[in-house]
Amino acid sequence: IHKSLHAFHPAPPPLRCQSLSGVGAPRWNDQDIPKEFNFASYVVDYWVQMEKEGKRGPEPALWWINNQGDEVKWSFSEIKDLSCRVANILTQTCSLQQGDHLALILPRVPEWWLVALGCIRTGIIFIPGTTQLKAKDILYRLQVSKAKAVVTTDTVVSEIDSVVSECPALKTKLLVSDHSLHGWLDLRSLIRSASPEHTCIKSKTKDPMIIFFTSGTTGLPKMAKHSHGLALRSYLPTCRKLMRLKKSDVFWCVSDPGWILAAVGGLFEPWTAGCTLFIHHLPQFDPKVIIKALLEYPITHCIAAPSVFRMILQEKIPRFPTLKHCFTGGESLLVEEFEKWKKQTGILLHEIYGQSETGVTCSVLQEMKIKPGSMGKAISPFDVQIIDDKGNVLPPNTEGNIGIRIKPTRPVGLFMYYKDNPQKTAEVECGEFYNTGDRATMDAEGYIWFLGRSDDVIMSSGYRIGPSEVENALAEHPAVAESAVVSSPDPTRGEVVKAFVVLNPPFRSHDQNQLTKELQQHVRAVTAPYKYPRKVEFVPELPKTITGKIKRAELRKKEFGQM
Ligand code: BCO
Repeated sequence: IHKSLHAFHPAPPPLRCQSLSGVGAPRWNDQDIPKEFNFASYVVDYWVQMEKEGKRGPEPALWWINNQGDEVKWSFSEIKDLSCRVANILTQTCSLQQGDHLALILPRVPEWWLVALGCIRTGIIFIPGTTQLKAKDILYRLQVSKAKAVVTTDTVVSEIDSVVSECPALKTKLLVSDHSLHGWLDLRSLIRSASPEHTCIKSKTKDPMIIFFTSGTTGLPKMAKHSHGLALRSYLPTCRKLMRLKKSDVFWCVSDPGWILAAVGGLFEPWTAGCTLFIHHLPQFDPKVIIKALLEYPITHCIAAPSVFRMILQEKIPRFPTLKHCFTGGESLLVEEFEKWKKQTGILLHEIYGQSETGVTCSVLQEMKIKPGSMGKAISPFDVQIIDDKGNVLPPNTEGNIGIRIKPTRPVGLFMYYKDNPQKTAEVECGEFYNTGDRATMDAEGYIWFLGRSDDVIMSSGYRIGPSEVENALAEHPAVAESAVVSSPDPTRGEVVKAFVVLNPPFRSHDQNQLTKELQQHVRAVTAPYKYPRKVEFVPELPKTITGKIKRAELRKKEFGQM
Protein backbone atom coordinates (compact mmCIF):
# COMPACT_ATOMS: atom_id res chain seq x y z
CA ILE A 1 0.00 0.00 0.00
CA HIS A 2 2.98 2.33 0.53
CA LYS A 3 3.78 1.76 -3.09
CA SER A 4 0.29 2.72 -4.16
CA LEU A 5 0.46 5.89 -2.06
CA HIS A 6 3.67 6.76 -3.88
CA ALA A 7 1.73 6.36 -7.11
CA PHE A 8 -0.59 9.17 -5.96
CA HIS A 9 2.21 11.73 -6.17
CA PRO A 10 2.54 13.93 -8.03
CA ALA A 11 0.01 12.64 -10.56
CA PRO A 12 -3.37 11.30 -9.45
CA PRO A 13 -3.46 7.51 -9.67
CA PRO A 14 -5.49 5.59 -12.19
CA LEU A 15 -9.04 5.43 -10.91
CA ARG A 16 -10.43 2.14 -9.77
CA CYS A 17 -13.92 3.59 -10.09
CA GLN A 18 -15.01 4.32 -13.61
CA SER A 19 -17.33 7.20 -12.92
CA LEU A 20 -17.26 9.99 -10.39
CA SER A 21 -20.55 11.45 -11.35
CA GLY A 22 -22.21 10.46 -8.09
CA VAL A 23 -25.53 9.38 -9.52
CA GLY A 24 -25.15 5.83 -10.70
CA ALA A 25 -21.44 5.80 -9.94
CA PRO A 26 -20.16 2.36 -9.11
CA ARG A 27 -20.07 1.99 -5.38
CA TRP A 28 -17.02 0.98 -3.43
CA ASN A 29 -17.39 -2.01 -1.26
CA ASP A 30 -15.30 -3.83 1.27
CA GLN A 31 -13.32 -5.68 -1.36
CA ASP A 32 -12.00 -2.43 -2.78
CA ILE A 33 -10.43 -1.15 0.40
CA PRO A 34 -7.44 -2.50 2.28
CA LYS A 35 -8.19 -4.54 5.37
CA GLU A 36 -5.48 -2.70 7.30
CA PHE A 37 -4.92 1.02 7.43
CA ASN A 38 -3.24 3.41 9.81
CA PHE A 39 -2.90 7.06 8.88
CA ALA A 40 0.27 7.56 10.93
CA SER A 41 2.27 4.69 9.53
CA TYR A 42 0.80 4.60 6.01
CA VAL A 43 0.76 8.32 5.34
CA VAL A 44 2.92 10.33 7.78
CA ASP A 45 5.75 7.78 7.87
CA TYR A 46 5.59 7.45 4.09
CA TRP A 47 6.34 11.16 3.77
CA VAL A 48 9.16 10.80 6.27
CA GLN A 49 10.69 8.29 3.88
CA MET A 50 10.12 10.63 0.93
CA GLU A 51 11.89 13.42 2.83
CA LYS A 52 14.82 11.10 3.51
CA GLU A 53 15.04 10.12 -0.15
CA GLY A 54 14.93 13.78 -1.21
CA LYS A 55 11.57 13.25 -2.93
CA ARG A 56 9.83 15.89 -0.88
CA GLY A 57 11.14 19.45 -0.72
CA PRO A 58 12.11 21.45 2.36
CA GLU A 59 8.59 22.89 2.82
CA PRO A 60 7.30 22.24 6.34
CA ALA A 61 4.54 19.68 6.87
CA LEU A 62 3.14 21.82 9.69
CA TRP A 63 3.44 25.59 9.81
CA TRP A 64 1.88 27.14 12.88
CA ILE A 65 1.70 30.81 13.83
CA ASN A 66 -0.04 32.97 16.41
CA ASN A 67 -0.73 36.68 16.86
CA GLN A 68 2.32 37.12 19.09
CA GLY A 69 4.79 36.36 16.30
CA ASP A 70 5.56 32.80 17.44
CA GLU A 71 6.05 30.24 14.73
CA VAL A 72 6.49 26.47 14.57
CA LYS A 73 7.65 24.69 11.43
CA TRP A 74 7.93 20.92 11.46
CA SER A 75 8.92 18.47 8.75
CA PHE A 76 7.21 15.08 8.55
CA SER A 77 10.35 13.60 10.16
CA GLU A 78 9.94 15.92 13.15
CA ILE A 79 6.22 15.16 13.34
CA LYS A 80 6.98 11.44 13.35
CA ASP A 81 9.60 11.84 16.06
CA LEU A 82 7.35 13.97 18.26
CA SER A 83 4.17 11.96 17.75
CA CYS A 84 6.04 8.73 18.56
CA ARG A 85 7.15 10.39 21.80
CA VAL A 86 3.51 11.23 22.52
CA ALA A 87 2.54 7.64 21.71
CA ASN A 88 5.07 6.44 24.31
CA ILE A 89 3.80 8.95 26.88
CA LEU A 90 0.23 7.78 26.37
CA THR A 91 1.01 4.09 26.70
CA GLN A 92 3.87 4.21 29.23
CA THR A 93 3.44 7.28 31.45
CA CYS A 94 -0.37 7.24 31.26
CA SER A 95 -0.78 3.42 30.96
CA LEU A 96 -3.38 3.82 28.24
CA GLN A 97 -4.10 0.89 25.94
CA GLN A 98 -5.52 0.37 22.48
CA GLY A 99 -9.28 0.99 22.61
CA ASP A 100 -9.11 3.37 25.60
CA HIS A 101 -10.73 6.78 25.20
CA LEU A 102 -8.93 10.13 25.40
CA ALA A 103 -10.70 13.50 25.35
CA LEU A 104 -8.71 16.01 23.29
CA ILE A 105 -9.85 19.51 24.21
CA LEU A 106 -7.18 21.73 22.75
CA PRO A 107 -7.23 24.92 20.71
CA ARG A 108 -5.25 25.21 17.49
CA VAL A 109 -1.84 24.39 19.00
CA PRO A 110 0.70 22.05 17.37
CA GLU A 111 0.29 19.53 20.18
CA TRP A 112 -3.25 18.78 18.94
CA TRP A 113 -1.73 17.14 15.87
CA LEU A 114 0.87 15.28 17.95
CA VAL A 115 -1.73 13.85 20.32
CA ALA A 116 -4.06 12.91 17.44
CA LEU A 117 -1.20 11.04 15.74
CA GLY A 118 -0.03 9.57 19.05
CA CYS A 119 -3.52 8.13 19.49
CA ILE A 120 -3.62 6.80 15.95
CA ARG A 121 -0.21 5.17 16.45
CA THR A 122 -1.38 3.42 19.62
CA GLY A 123 -5.02 2.71 18.78
CA ILE A 124 -6.22 4.98 21.58
CA ILE A 125 -9.58 6.43 20.48
CA PHE A 126 -9.53 10.21 20.65
CA ILE A 127 -12.52 12.45 21.19
CA PRO A 128 -12.00 16.01 19.95
CA GLY A 129 -13.90 18.78 21.71
CA THR A 130 -13.92 22.55 21.26
CA THR A 131 -12.31 24.64 24.00
CA GLN A 132 -15.63 26.49 24.21
CA LEU A 133 -17.00 23.52 26.22
CA LYS A 134 -17.98 24.37 29.77
CA ALA A 135 -17.83 22.23 32.92
CA LYS A 136 -21.25 20.63 32.39
CA ASP A 137 -20.55 19.79 28.72
CA ILE A 138 -17.21 18.30 29.74
CA LEU A 139 -18.69 16.33 32.64
CA TYR A 140 -21.23 14.75 30.31
CA ARG A 141 -18.60 13.93 27.69
CA LEU A 142 -16.15 12.44 30.18
CA GLN A 143 -18.85 10.41 31.90
CA VAL A 144 -20.55 8.90 28.86
CA SER A 145 -17.32 8.22 26.98
CA LYS A 146 -15.61 6.88 30.13
CA ALA A 147 -12.50 8.67 28.92
CA LYS A 148 -9.42 7.57 30.82
CA ALA A 149 -7.39 10.64 29.86
CA VAL A 150 -7.94 14.25 28.96
CA VAL A 151 -5.55 16.61 27.19
CA THR A 152 -6.25 20.30 27.48
CA THR A 153 -4.89 23.80 27.92
CA ASP A 154 -4.88 26.52 30.62
CA THR A 155 -8.24 28.08 29.70
CA VAL A 156 -10.12 24.79 30.20
CA VAL A 157 -8.31 23.48 33.29
CA SER A 158 -10.71 24.93 35.86
CA GLU A 159 -13.76 23.64 33.96
CA ILE A 160 -12.30 20.12 34.05
CA ASP A 161 -11.05 20.29 37.62
CA SER A 162 -14.50 21.34 38.81
CA VAL A 163 -16.03 18.05 37.58
CA VAL A 164 -13.17 15.60 37.75
CA SER A 165 -14.34 14.04 41.03
CA GLU A 166 -17.50 12.91 39.24
CA CYS A 167 -15.57 11.11 36.48
CA PRO A 168 -14.31 7.85 38.02
CA ALA A 169 -12.91 6.53 34.73
CA LEU A 170 -10.60 9.52 34.27
CA LYS A 171 -7.10 8.59 35.41
CA THR A 172 -4.80 11.06 33.62
CA LYS A 173 -4.88 14.79 33.00
CA LEU A 174 -2.36 16.18 30.54
CA LEU A 175 -1.76 19.90 30.21
CA VAL A 176 -0.35 21.76 27.21
CA SER A 177 1.01 24.95 28.70
CA ASP A 178 4.14 27.03 29.22
CA HIS A 179 4.04 26.24 32.91
CA SER A 180 3.31 23.18 35.01
CA LEU A 181 0.31 22.83 37.27
CA HIS A 182 -0.21 20.66 40.33
CA GLY A 183 -2.28 17.56 39.55
CA TRP A 184 -1.61 17.80 35.82
CA LEU A 185 1.07 16.10 33.72
CA ASP A 186 3.06 18.62 31.72
CA LEU A 187 2.88 17.29 28.16
CA ARG A 188 5.54 19.61 26.74
CA SER A 189 8.19 18.58 29.25
CA LEU A 190 7.21 14.91 28.95
CA ILE A 191 7.69 15.14 25.18
CA ARG A 192 11.20 16.50 25.66
CA SER A 193 12.30 13.46 27.67
CA ALA A 194 10.25 10.70 25.97
CA SER A 195 11.73 8.17 23.57
CA PRO A 196 11.00 8.69 19.86
CA GLU A 197 11.22 4.92 19.27
CA HIS A 198 7.74 3.53 18.82
CA THR A 199 6.17 0.79 16.74
CA CYS A 200 2.83 1.76 15.30
CA ILE A 201 -0.05 -0.68 15.78
CA LYS A 202 -1.32 -2.54 12.75
CA SER A 203 -4.86 -1.27 12.77
CA LYS A 204 -7.66 -2.80 10.78
CA THR A 205 -9.50 -0.28 8.61
CA LYS A 206 -12.63 -1.11 10.60
CA ASP A 207 -11.03 -0.60 14.01
CA PRO A 208 -12.32 2.46 15.87
CA MET A 209 -10.19 5.62 15.69
CA ILE A 210 -12.13 8.74 16.66
CA ILE A 211 -15.43 9.81 18.25
CA PHE A 212 -17.31 13.06 17.63
CA PHE A 213 -20.14 14.25 19.84
CA THR A 214 -23.08 15.31 17.71
CA SER A 215 -26.27 17.16 18.67
CA GLY A 216 -29.84 16.09 17.99
CA THR A 217 -33.26 17.62 18.62
CA THR A 218 -33.80 15.72 21.82
CA GLY A 219 -31.52 14.40 24.48
CA LEU A 220 -27.85 15.03 24.96
CA PRO A 221 -25.24 14.79 22.21
CA LYS A 222 -24.55 11.30 20.83
CA MET A 223 -21.15 9.74 20.20
CA ALA A 224 -20.59 9.14 16.48
CA LYS A 225 -17.81 6.58 16.35
CA HIS A 226 -15.55 6.43 13.30
CA SER A 227 -13.04 3.82 12.22
CA HIS A 228 -9.66 4.34 10.57
CA GLY A 229 -11.73 4.30 7.38
CA LEU A 230 -12.39 8.01 7.93
CA ALA A 231 -8.70 8.71 7.32
CA LEU A 232 -8.50 6.13 4.56
CA ARG A 233 -11.11 8.02 2.56
CA SER A 234 -8.72 10.93 1.99
CA TYR A 235 -6.27 8.36 0.66
CA LEU A 236 -8.60 6.70 -1.84
CA PRO A 237 -8.19 7.78 -5.46
CA THR A 238 -11.70 9.11 -5.83
CA CYS A 239 -11.42 11.35 -2.80
CA ARG A 240 -8.10 12.73 -4.03
CA LYS A 241 -10.19 14.45 -6.69
CA LEU A 242 -11.80 16.55 -3.97
CA MET A 243 -9.07 19.10 -3.40
CA ARG A 244 -6.39 17.92 -5.83
CA LEU A 245 -3.67 18.94 -3.41
CA LYS A 246 -0.02 18.80 -4.40
CA LYS A 247 3.10 18.54 -2.22
CA SER A 248 3.92 22.17 -2.96
CA ASP A 249 0.52 23.46 -1.76
CA VAL A 250 -0.10 25.26 1.52
CA PHE A 251 -3.46 24.31 2.97
CA TRP A 252 -5.34 26.19 5.70
CA CYS A 253 -8.38 24.74 7.45
CA VAL A 254 -9.85 27.48 9.64
CA SER A 255 -12.19 25.17 11.58
CA ASP A 256 -11.74 24.63 15.34
CA PRO A 257 -10.05 21.25 16.01
CA GLY A 258 -13.14 20.12 17.91
CA TRP A 259 -15.03 19.44 14.68
CA ILE A 260 -14.83 16.73 12.03
CA LEU A 261 -14.08 19.38 9.41
CA ALA A 262 -10.75 19.98 11.14
CA ALA A 263 -9.90 16.27 11.32
CA VAL A 264 -10.62 15.75 7.62
CA GLY A 265 -9.58 19.16 6.27
CA GLY A 266 -6.90 19.94 8.81
CA LEU A 267 -5.21 16.56 9.10
CA PHE A 268 -6.14 13.73 6.73
CA GLU A 269 -6.56 15.64 3.44
CA PRO A 270 -3.44 17.84 3.48
CA TRP A 271 -1.04 15.27 4.87
CA THR A 272 -2.23 12.52 2.58
CA ALA A 273 -1.16 14.82 -0.25
CA GLY A 274 2.10 15.58 1.53
CA CYS A 275 1.47 19.31 1.46
CA THR A 276 2.04 22.00 4.08
CA LEU A 277 -0.68 22.35 6.68
CA PHE A 278 -0.94 25.98 7.77
CA ILE A 279 -2.45 26.65 11.21
CA HIS A 280 -3.27 29.97 12.83
CA HIS A 281 -3.87 29.82 16.57
CA LEU A 282 -6.88 32.22 16.27
CA PRO A 283 -8.06 32.11 19.90
CA GLN A 284 -10.77 34.63 18.99
CA PHE A 285 -12.12 34.77 15.47
CA ASP A 286 -11.32 37.99 13.61
CA PRO A 287 -11.80 38.26 9.83
CA LYS A 288 -9.02 40.87 9.66
CA VAL A 289 -6.56 38.31 11.00
CA ILE A 290 -7.61 35.84 8.31
CA ILE A 291 -7.16 38.46 5.58
CA LYS A 292 -3.73 39.41 6.94
CA ALA A 293 -2.59 35.77 6.99
CA LEU A 294 -3.86 35.18 3.45
CA LEU A 295 -1.82 38.18 2.34
CA GLU A 296 1.36 37.40 4.24
CA TYR A 297 1.70 33.63 3.95
CA PRO A 298 1.90 31.55 0.75
CA ILE A 299 -1.48 29.87 1.37
CA THR A 300 -2.83 28.23 -1.78
CA HIS A 301 -5.95 26.50 -0.42
CA CYS A 302 -8.37 27.47 2.32
CA ILE A 303 -11.37 25.70 3.82
CA ALA A 304 -13.81 27.32 6.25
CA ALA A 305 -17.52 27.56 7.04
CA PRO A 306 -19.58 29.96 4.85
CA SER A 307 -19.94 32.32 7.85
CA VAL A 308 -16.18 32.83 7.79
CA PHE A 309 -16.23 33.85 4.11
CA ARG A 310 -19.32 36.01 4.80
CA MET A 311 -17.49 37.82 7.62
CA ILE A 312 -14.41 38.33 5.43
CA LEU A 313 -16.64 39.76 2.69
CA GLN A 314 -17.82 42.43 5.13
CA GLU A 315 -14.24 43.74 5.22
CA LYS A 316 -12.27 45.50 2.50
CA ILE A 317 -10.48 42.67 0.76
CA PRO A 318 -7.56 42.89 -1.63
CA ARG A 319 -6.58 40.17 -4.12
CA PHE A 320 -4.80 37.36 -2.32
CA PRO A 321 -1.44 36.73 -4.01
CA THR A 322 -1.15 32.93 -3.64
CA LEU A 323 -4.68 31.74 -2.85
CA LYS A 324 -6.04 29.54 -5.65
CA HIS A 325 -8.83 27.37 -4.26
CA CYS A 326 -11.41 27.81 -1.51
CA PHE A 327 -13.77 25.23 -0.06
CA THR A 328 -16.67 25.75 2.27
CA GLY A 329 -19.07 23.59 4.25
CA GLY A 330 -21.01 23.16 7.46
CA GLU A 331 -23.97 25.36 6.42
CA SER A 332 -25.52 26.71 3.25
CA LEU A 333 -23.71 29.15 1.01
CA LEU A 334 -25.95 31.63 -0.75
CA VAL A 335 -25.65 32.26 -4.49
CA GLU A 336 -24.92 35.97 -3.85
CA GLU A 337 -22.07 35.04 -1.52
CA PHE A 338 -20.55 32.73 -4.09
CA GLU A 339 -20.75 35.48 -6.73
CA LYS A 340 -19.42 38.17 -4.41
CA TRP A 341 -16.42 36.06 -3.39
CA LYS A 342 -15.66 35.28 -7.04
CA LYS A 343 -15.94 38.95 -8.03
CA GLN A 344 -13.80 40.29 -5.20
CA THR A 345 -11.10 37.61 -5.11
CA GLY A 346 -11.27 35.97 -8.54
CA ILE A 347 -11.57 32.62 -6.75
CA LEU A 348 -14.36 30.04 -6.89
CA LEU A 349 -15.85 28.79 -3.63
CA HIS A 350 -16.30 25.03 -3.83
CA GLU A 351 -19.03 23.73 -1.56
CA ILE A 352 -18.69 20.55 0.42
CA TYR A 353 -21.33 18.83 2.53
CA GLY A 354 -21.08 16.48 5.44
CA GLN A 355 -21.88 15.80 9.06
CA SER A 356 -20.02 14.49 12.09
CA GLU A 357 -21.42 11.11 11.10
CA THR A 358 -20.30 11.23 7.49
CA GLY A 359 -17.21 13.35 6.91
CA VAL A 360 -17.28 14.91 3.46
CA THR A 361 -20.11 13.33 1.51
CA CYS A 362 -20.88 15.69 -1.37
CA SER A 363 -18.77 18.25 -3.12
CA VAL A 364 -18.34 20.51 -6.07
CA LEU A 365 -15.19 18.91 -7.47
CA GLN A 366 -12.79 21.18 -9.27
CA GLU A 367 -13.49 19.78 -12.71
CA MET A 368 -17.27 19.99 -12.23
CA LYS A 369 -19.53 22.64 -13.62
CA ILE A 370 -20.53 24.86 -10.70
CA LYS A 371 -24.21 25.40 -10.11
CA PRO A 372 -24.20 28.18 -7.50
CA GLY A 373 -26.48 27.29 -4.59
CA SER A 374 -25.91 23.55 -5.00
CA MET A 375 -23.56 21.64 -2.72
CA GLY A 376 -22.45 19.49 -5.65
CA LYS A 377 -22.74 15.76 -6.12
CA ALA A 378 -22.07 12.71 -4.04
CA ILE A 379 -18.44 11.72 -3.87
CA SER A 380 -17.55 8.09 -4.06
CA PRO A 381 -17.76 5.78 -2.15
CA PHE A 382 -20.98 7.42 -0.97
CA ASP A 383 -24.14 6.64 -2.89
CA VAL A 384 -26.26 9.62 -1.88
CA GLN A 385 -29.94 9.70 -2.77
CA ILE A 386 -32.97 11.73 -1.81
CA ILE A 387 -35.28 9.40 0.08
CA ASP A 388 -38.72 9.44 1.63
CA ASP A 389 -39.42 8.45 5.23
CA LYS A 390 -39.49 4.76 4.27
CA GLY A 391 -36.16 4.84 2.44
CA ASN A 392 -37.60 4.89 -1.09
CA VAL A 393 -35.48 6.81 -3.59
CA LEU A 394 -37.38 9.86 -4.81
CA PRO A 395 -37.38 11.12 -8.40
CA PRO A 396 -35.30 14.17 -9.43
CA ASN A 397 -36.35 17.58 -8.09
CA THR A 398 -38.46 16.09 -5.29
CA GLU A 399 -37.86 17.22 -1.73
CA GLY A 400 -36.84 14.52 0.72
CA ASN A 401 -34.15 13.48 3.18
CA ILE A 402 -30.52 13.11 2.17
CA GLY A 403 -29.80 9.39 2.47
CA ILE A 404 -26.51 7.53 2.22
CA ARG A 405 -26.75 3.91 1.11
CA ILE A 406 -25.55 1.54 3.83
CA LYS A 407 -26.93 -1.73 2.46
CA PRO A 408 -25.70 -4.11 1.23
CA THR A 409 -22.42 -2.40 2.14
CA ARG A 410 -21.71 0.38 4.59
CA PRO A 411 -19.32 2.74 2.79
CA VAL A 412 -15.87 3.34 4.21
CA GLY A 413 -15.68 6.67 6.02
CA LEU A 414 -19.26 6.66 7.30
CA PHE A 415 -19.53 6.48 11.10
CA MET A 416 -19.76 2.98 12.56
CA TYR A 417 -22.62 3.63 14.99
CA TYR A 418 -23.62 5.85 17.89
CA LYS A 419 -21.61 4.39 20.73
CA ASP A 420 -23.74 2.86 23.51
CA ASN A 421 -26.88 4.00 21.73
CA PRO A 422 -28.29 1.20 19.54
CA GLN A 423 -31.69 2.90 19.62
CA LYS A 424 -30.44 6.12 18.02
CA THR A 425 -28.31 4.09 15.59
CA ALA A 426 -31.44 2.19 14.53
CA GLU A 427 -33.50 5.38 14.31
CA VAL A 428 -31.25 6.84 11.61
CA GLU A 429 -31.42 3.69 9.49
CA CYS A 430 -34.10 4.06 6.88
CA GLY A 431 -34.47 1.09 4.55
CA GLU A 432 -31.13 0.70 2.80
CA PHE A 433 -29.99 4.18 3.82
CA TYR A 434 -28.52 6.21 6.64
CA ASN A 435 -30.95 9.10 7.00
CA THR A 436 -28.94 12.31 7.56
CA GLY A 437 -32.05 14.23 8.66
CA ASP A 438 -31.06 16.97 6.21
CA ARG A 439 -33.65 17.97 3.59
CA ALA A 440 -32.71 18.50 -0.05
CA THR A 441 -33.58 17.90 -3.67
CA MET A 442 -31.41 16.36 -6.39
CA ASP A 443 -31.66 17.52 -9.97
CA ALA A 444 -31.48 15.28 -13.03
CA GLU A 445 -27.70 15.77 -13.22
CA GLY A 446 -27.20 14.59 -9.64
CA TYR A 447 -26.56 18.02 -8.11
CA ILE A 448 -27.94 18.28 -4.59
CA TRP A 449 -29.70 21.40 -3.32
CA PHE A 450 -29.77 21.74 0.46
CA LEU A 451 -33.04 22.90 2.04
CA GLY A 452 -32.65 22.56 5.81
CA ARG A 453 -33.19 20.15 8.64
CA SER A 454 -36.09 17.74 8.96
CA ASP A 455 -35.94 18.19 12.73
CA ASP A 456 -35.36 21.11 15.10
CA VAL A 457 -31.55 21.08 14.98
CA ILE A 458 -30.26 24.63 14.37
CA MET A 459 -27.50 25.17 11.82
CA SER A 460 -25.80 28.40 12.83
CA SER A 461 -22.45 29.57 11.42
CA GLY A 462 -21.41 26.00 10.70
CA TYR A 463 -22.50 24.59 14.07
CA ARG A 464 -25.32 22.08 14.54
CA ILE A 465 -27.03 23.04 17.77
CA GLY A 466 -29.57 20.90 19.60
CA PRO A 467 -32.42 23.14 20.87
CA SER A 468 -32.85 21.09 24.03
CA GLU A 469 -29.23 21.78 25.03
CA VAL A 470 -30.00 25.52 25.01
CA GLU A 471 -33.43 25.06 26.63
CA ASN A 472 -31.82 23.01 29.43
CA ALA A 473 -29.29 25.79 30.01
CA LEU A 474 -32.04 28.43 30.10
CA ALA A 475 -34.10 26.33 32.52
CA GLU A 476 -31.34 26.69 35.11
CA HIS A 477 -31.95 30.46 35.29
CA PRO A 478 -34.49 31.55 37.96
CA ALA A 479 -36.24 33.93 35.55
CA VAL A 480 -37.18 31.18 33.10
CA ALA A 481 -40.46 29.33 33.55
CA GLU A 482 -40.08 27.58 30.20
CA SER A 483 -38.53 28.19 26.82
CA ALA A 484 -38.54 27.02 23.22
CA VAL A 485 -35.41 27.38 21.15
CA VAL A 486 -35.57 27.52 17.37
CA SER A 487 -33.63 28.66 14.37
CA SER A 488 -34.00 32.22 13.08
CA PRO A 489 -32.55 33.75 9.89
CA ASP A 490 -29.46 35.92 10.11
CA PRO A 491 -27.57 37.73 7.35
CA THR A 492 -24.12 36.90 8.72
CA ARG A 493 -24.51 33.53 10.40
CA GLY A 494 -27.13 32.06 8.08
CA GLU A 495 -29.22 31.10 11.06
CA VAL A 496 -28.95 31.95 14.74
CA VAL A 497 -30.37 30.49 17.91
CA LYS A 498 -33.56 32.23 19.04
CA ALA A 499 -35.14 31.59 22.43
CA PHE A 500 -38.81 32.20 23.15
CA VAL A 501 -38.97 32.61 26.91
CA VAL A 502 -41.88 32.54 29.34
CA LEU A 503 -40.81 34.36 32.49
CA ASN A 504 -41.54 33.37 36.06
CA PRO A 505 -43.94 35.92 37.64
CA PRO A 506 -41.37 37.82 39.77
CA PHE A 507 -39.33 38.60 36.64
CA ARG A 508 -42.16 39.77 34.39
CA SER A 509 -41.72 43.40 35.39
CA HIS A 510 -37.94 43.39 34.85
CA ASP A 511 -36.26 45.37 32.10
CA GLN A 512 -36.36 43.03 29.08
CA ASN A 513 -33.13 44.24 27.46
CA GLN A 514 -31.28 43.68 30.69
CA LEU A 515 -32.89 40.29 31.12
CA THR A 516 -31.94 39.32 27.56
CA LYS A 517 -28.29 40.11 28.28
CA GLU A 518 -28.47 38.22 31.55
CA LEU A 519 -29.92 35.12 29.93
CA GLN A 520 -27.36 35.25 27.11
CA GLN A 521 -24.55 35.55 29.61
CA HIS A 522 -26.02 32.72 31.65
CA VAL A 523 -26.13 30.34 28.66
CA ARG A 524 -22.57 31.29 27.67
CA ALA A 525 -21.45 30.45 31.20
CA VAL A 526 -23.16 27.07 31.56
CA THR A 527 -22.65 25.64 28.08
CA ALA A 528 -20.38 26.22 25.09
CA PRO A 529 -20.92 29.89 24.14
CA TYR A 530 -21.44 29.23 20.42
CA LYS A 531 -24.91 27.96 21.44
CA TYR A 532 -26.10 31.10 23.22
CA PRO A 533 -29.38 32.61 21.94
CA ARG A 534 -28.42 35.64 19.88
CA LYS A 535 -32.13 36.53 19.79
CA VAL A 536 -34.50 36.37 22.76
CA GLU A 537 -38.24 37.06 22.73
CA PHE A 538 -40.36 37.08 25.87
CA VAL A 539 -43.80 35.58 25.36
CA PRO A 540 -46.76 34.97 27.71
CA GLU A 541 -47.01 31.33 26.63
CA LEU A 542 -45.60 28.82 24.14
CA PRO A 543 -47.64 27.14 21.41
CA LYS A 544 -48.31 23.53 22.42
CA THR A 545 -50.06 20.42 21.16
CA ILE A 546 -52.98 19.03 23.18
CA THR A 547 -50.53 16.60 24.78
CA GLY A 548 -48.40 19.56 25.93
CA LYS A 549 -45.54 19.23 23.44
CA ILE A 550 -44.05 22.57 22.36
CA LYS A 551 -44.66 23.30 18.69
CA ARG A 552 -41.14 24.42 17.79
CA ALA A 553 -41.92 24.03 14.07
CA GLU A 554 -44.63 26.67 14.34
CA LEU A 555 -42.26 29.15 15.97
CA ARG A 556 -39.56 28.40 13.42
CA LYS A 557 -41.91 28.90 10.49
CA LYS A 558 -42.88 32.30 11.87
CA GLU A 559 -39.22 33.27 12.07
CA PHE A 560 -38.73 32.40 8.42
CA GLY A 561 -41.93 34.17 7.41
CA GLN A 562 -43.59 30.93 6.35
CA MET A 563 -46.78 31.50 8.33
O1 BCO B 1 -21.14 36.53 19.79
P1 BCO B 1 -19.92 36.91 20.54
O2 BCO B 1 -18.86 37.45 19.67
O3 BCO B 1 -20.24 37.78 21.69
O4 BCO B 1 -19.33 35.57 21.20
C1 BCO B 1 -18.78 34.50 20.45
C2 BCO B 1 -17.31 34.37 20.77
O5 BCO B 1 -16.64 35.59 20.81
C3 BCO B 1 -17.36 33.75 22.14
N1 BCO B 1 -16.31 32.77 22.39
C4 BCO B 1 -15.57 32.10 21.51
N2 BCO B 1 -14.73 31.28 22.17
C5 BCO B 1 -14.98 31.44 23.47
C6 BCO B 1 -16.00 32.40 23.63
N3 BCO B 1 -16.46 32.78 24.82
C7 BCO B 1 -15.93 32.19 25.89
N4 BCO B 1 -14.98 31.25 25.84
C8 BCO B 1 -14.47 30.86 24.65
N5 BCO B 1 -13.52 29.94 24.60
O6 BCO B 1 -18.58 33.04 22.21
C9 BCO B 1 -19.38 33.25 21.04
C10 BCO B 1 -19.20 32.00 20.21
O7 BCO B 1 -19.69 32.11 18.91
P2 BCO B 1 -18.87 31.64 17.64
O8 BCO B 1 -18.06 30.44 17.88
O9 BCO B 1 -19.81 31.57 16.52
O10 BCO B 1 -17.80 32.78 17.57
P3 BCO B 1 -17.33 33.83 16.51
O11 BCO B 1 -16.12 34.36 17.15
O12 BCO B 1 -18.37 34.79 16.14
O13 BCO B 1 -16.90 32.98 15.24
C11 BCO B 1 -17.52 33.02 14.01
C12 BCO B 1 -17.11 31.75 13.22
C13 BCO B 1 -17.80 31.78 11.87
C14 BCO B 1 -15.58 31.73 13.04
C15 BCO B 1 -17.53 30.52 14.05
O14 BCO B 1 -18.91 30.56 14.22
C16 BCO B 1 -17.08 29.23 13.41
O15 BCO B 1 -15.93 28.84 13.55
N6 BCO B 1 -17.97 28.54 12.69
C17 BCO B 1 -17.64 27.33 11.96
C18 BCO B 1 -17.85 26.10 12.75
C19 BCO B 1 -17.32 24.89 11.99
O16 BCO B 1 -16.14 24.78 11.74
N7 BCO B 1 -18.21 23.98 11.61
C20 BCO B 1 -17.89 22.79 10.90
C21 BCO B 1 -18.48 21.62 11.64
S1 BCO B 1 -18.06 20.06 10.91
C22 BCO B 1 -19.16 19.90 9.61
O17 BCO B 1 -20.00 20.69 9.40
C23 BCO B 1 -18.99 18.73 8.72
C24 BCO B 1 -18.51 19.16 7.36
C25 BCO B 1 -17.82 18.06 6.66
